Amino acid sequence: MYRCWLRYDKIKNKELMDSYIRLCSQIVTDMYTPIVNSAKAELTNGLFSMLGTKPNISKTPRGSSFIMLGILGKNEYIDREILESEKEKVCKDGYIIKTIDKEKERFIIIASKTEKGILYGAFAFLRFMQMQRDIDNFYLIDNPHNPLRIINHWDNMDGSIERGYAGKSIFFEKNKIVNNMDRITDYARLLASVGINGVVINNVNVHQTETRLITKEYLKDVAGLAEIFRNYGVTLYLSINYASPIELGDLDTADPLDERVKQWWKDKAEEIYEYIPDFGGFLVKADSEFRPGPFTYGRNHADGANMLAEALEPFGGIVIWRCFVYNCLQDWRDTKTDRAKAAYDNFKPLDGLFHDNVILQIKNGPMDFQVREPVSPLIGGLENTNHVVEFQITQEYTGQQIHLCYLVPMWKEVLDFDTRIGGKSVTVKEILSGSFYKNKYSGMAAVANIGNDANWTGHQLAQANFYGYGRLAWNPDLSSESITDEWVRMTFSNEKDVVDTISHMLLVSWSIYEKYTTPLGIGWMVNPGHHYGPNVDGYEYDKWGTYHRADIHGIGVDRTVKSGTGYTAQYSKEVMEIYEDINTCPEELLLFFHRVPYSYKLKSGTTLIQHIYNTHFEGVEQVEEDLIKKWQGLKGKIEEESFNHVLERLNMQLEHSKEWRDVINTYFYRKTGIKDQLNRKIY
Ligand code: GCW
Repeated sequence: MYRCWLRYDKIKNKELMDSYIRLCSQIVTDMYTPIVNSAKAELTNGLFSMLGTKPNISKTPRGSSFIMLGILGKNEYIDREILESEKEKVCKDGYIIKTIDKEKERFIIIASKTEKGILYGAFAFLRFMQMQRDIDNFYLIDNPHNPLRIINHWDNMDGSIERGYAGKSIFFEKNKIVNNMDRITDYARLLASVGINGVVINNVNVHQTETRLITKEYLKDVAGLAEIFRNYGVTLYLSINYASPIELGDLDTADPLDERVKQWWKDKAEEIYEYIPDFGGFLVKADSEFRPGPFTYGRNHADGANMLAEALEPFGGIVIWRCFVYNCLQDWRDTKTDRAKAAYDNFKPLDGLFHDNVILQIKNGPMDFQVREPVSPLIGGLENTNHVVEFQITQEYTGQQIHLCYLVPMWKEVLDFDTRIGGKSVTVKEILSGSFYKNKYSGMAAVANIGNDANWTGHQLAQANFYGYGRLAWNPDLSSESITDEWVRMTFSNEKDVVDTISHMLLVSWSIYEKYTTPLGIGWMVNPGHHYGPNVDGYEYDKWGTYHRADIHGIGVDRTVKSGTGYTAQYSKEVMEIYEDINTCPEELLLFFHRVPYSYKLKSGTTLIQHIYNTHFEGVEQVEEDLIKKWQGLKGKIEEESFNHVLERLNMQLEHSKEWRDVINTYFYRKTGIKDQLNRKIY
């Protein structure tokens, strides 16, 4: 389980083995840089593990078959075989893999314009071998669609992880950076294998100790981590405390327009870059959930972000500024204030005012990582500001890695969403890739789901979310099915039965989770604080702006312009019209946008209340039928340790899904007095 999808199991098929051995007994390259060395090491280990023989490594070919690694335009061998037209198709950090079949020589070229591209090509090649693909006639050109492909960690230096469900931090322990770098090297390998190129190692909530990460006390050790990541093409970033000049310096202000504050950050940047010459920059959570920020000084987010950007600019660093800004002291009686509107209201007026090394980071939905939300209207709504999406791989509201909830299909829906900006078809993925607005910086970020558990992610199948995020960040056009197929083959086996079963389980799991928790886009019915398990009114009379407003007549939040909070106006005209009208609003988001009586008939003909009952019963049944029973069929076909581990989690899921079903159904039965038409047990 530790090796995740980099298992490199011994190839069992004799014919395949022969063909692989024929081509893979030698690695040829004249490059000895750290990143290329990582590629060589991965190929060596992977091939040894799959084929049982270690490839030789040499500068020039010795023999008639080999794998050649090199930079396009700088390697005679490669340049002879790769056409100009092919070279043109390889973008920065992309790669070409091509089998060359000549009379006297047969070899495989893995080439790129950059070293990183060679590393990605090596991982891709190993992936195809793990999937038992033919390499005798291999041909692939593949490029990253998103320039930034970042992972955020919410790790604290005491070793805890905010919203972490897979053990403790792999970076920090007892307020220090860990000594053992092996695990971190393996983590860097996993990141590079899916093309992740940036990592933020500490929590966006930067507490006292973490504030000091940017001081001499820690920078040497941070530089040690940066080096490991650098060897795998991953740039290191830090989350910073906006009030650092006060907490670390001797200033009594963090006012972004104060010259002393500006100078403090400039000096700080210089100091950081002395230790880490390729430091990525800062991730900032400011004026959000009680974190300090420019508001204290009557300044806005652009003032705050730009001040930091100026400090980093001479060194090529960037500021990633989060848009998770809302009133977290709302009075629940106030039905006019709508948290969903907050990010847009805060940032849209500042569009165009940010320096070009500032990037705004926007959660995929307007609320907070619920099981279903509409796409944030700020994505694409910002016409003149670099922005990236923030996904959450860690399953805060989606079952905390006890429940199986494969998020790739959800992210796909977000990426494929058509914003209709300017009345034309413009998908979120086109905006994020930077191709639509021609942004200087663009891409994707996501909050990690890994920790120091032996299997990294708590639930072994949650590794698929980590994998899937990386693959989508590389190429958002990949289908959920193909990503799933790759992951299952590499992680478990190429056996059809195993691939089909686990793929099915993963692909239905999000829908199942949604059914027995909070369908129709209502969200939030969780226990406050830790966010696990059902509590319908847990947040209803609280200050966080997260209300379902259920009464005896109906449920849902009217967010229309016509009669509600006016949130829909933040979308393009066409999208707004769709959401505004209850008849065209996608049903899975019905209660997000509309307040609906329980007797309301859905398109299926069932009433809202009956739909609530039905989905909750169905969800639990599906945990039994589509998850547990299917998994049980794999006994003997996968490793026993994995089999038992996942089964144990699924059984927990079953128990907890019943709790969800009964709490929710009972709540609505008691609220409405309307019976289930099928007379199932409601308490
Ligand atoms: O939803 C909230 C989480 C917090 C998190 C915050 C954020 C890191 O419950 O734990 O803080 O979002 O994204 O900043």
